[in-house]
Amino acid sequence: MQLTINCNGQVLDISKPQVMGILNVTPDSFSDGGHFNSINNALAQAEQMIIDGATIIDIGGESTRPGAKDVAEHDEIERVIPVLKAIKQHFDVVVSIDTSKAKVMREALEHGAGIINDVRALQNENCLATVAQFEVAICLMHMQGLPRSMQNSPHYNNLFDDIILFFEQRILACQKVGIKKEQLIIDPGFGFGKTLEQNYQLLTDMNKFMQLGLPMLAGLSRKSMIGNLLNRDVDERLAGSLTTAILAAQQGAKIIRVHDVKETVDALKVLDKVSLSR
Ligand code: 9MG
Repeated sequence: MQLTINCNGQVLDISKPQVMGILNVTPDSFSDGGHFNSINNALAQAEQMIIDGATIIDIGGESTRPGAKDVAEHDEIERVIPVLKAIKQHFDVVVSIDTSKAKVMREALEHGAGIINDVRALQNENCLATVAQFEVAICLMHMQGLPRSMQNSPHYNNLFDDIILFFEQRILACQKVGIKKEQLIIDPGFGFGKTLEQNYQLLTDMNKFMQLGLPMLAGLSRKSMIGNLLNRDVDERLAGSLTTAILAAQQGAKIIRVHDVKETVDALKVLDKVSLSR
């Protein structure tokens, strides 16, 4: 299994699970209410996440929540690139850009982004050709449908087989344009076109995706699958989020995408201690 990932010139150690801190720069971000939209606020939040132990900062300029509105390319670039530039100027951290737009990807890669985190797995126009020009890490996430409608009536013939087939097809599409398998990360896409039961089946047996031989990313933090199970509002989901982070890491996830960096880093340290003592 791969121990490092090349992130556009930076090397990310994945010998142990890494924490990716979420930095939303959208006015309608569900967890920060848009308070971090100014560059200084975004920088301060990134700094705190780095102090708390995040080794990756994931900047997103378009919400992917169910029902979220589309954002124009120009607006997304205006939101994301100044924050990316400021973070790269101040901190030695891998920056991931959560986008599905080729132009945003190109701008971000030219300004030092190390990971492209695409919930549409590079299926939009020109995305494959754009990222193929860089030695960047790419997170291919599985989603059934689109954010506007994905939770309407998700259906799978076989949940795991369907998602594995999707990854195999996306890996092949990447390889066809010259993207190497070692650049890829896979993510089952918790909450993206899955029922509550399907989300928990994925979490129970996430290790099945290890057969693809790629590092896995898990994004579970504060998601509805936690809120709906526990009947908790978004700001009351820490215990549930930490539990899911540990379950994912135990099954081989190498990147855990979270809002609550400090608490997740602590939880992963305890897990690491127990694993090392075995
Ligand atoms: C942007 N975004 C929101 N949820 C996500 C998840 O679960 N995984 C990834 N890779 N990105 C996500």
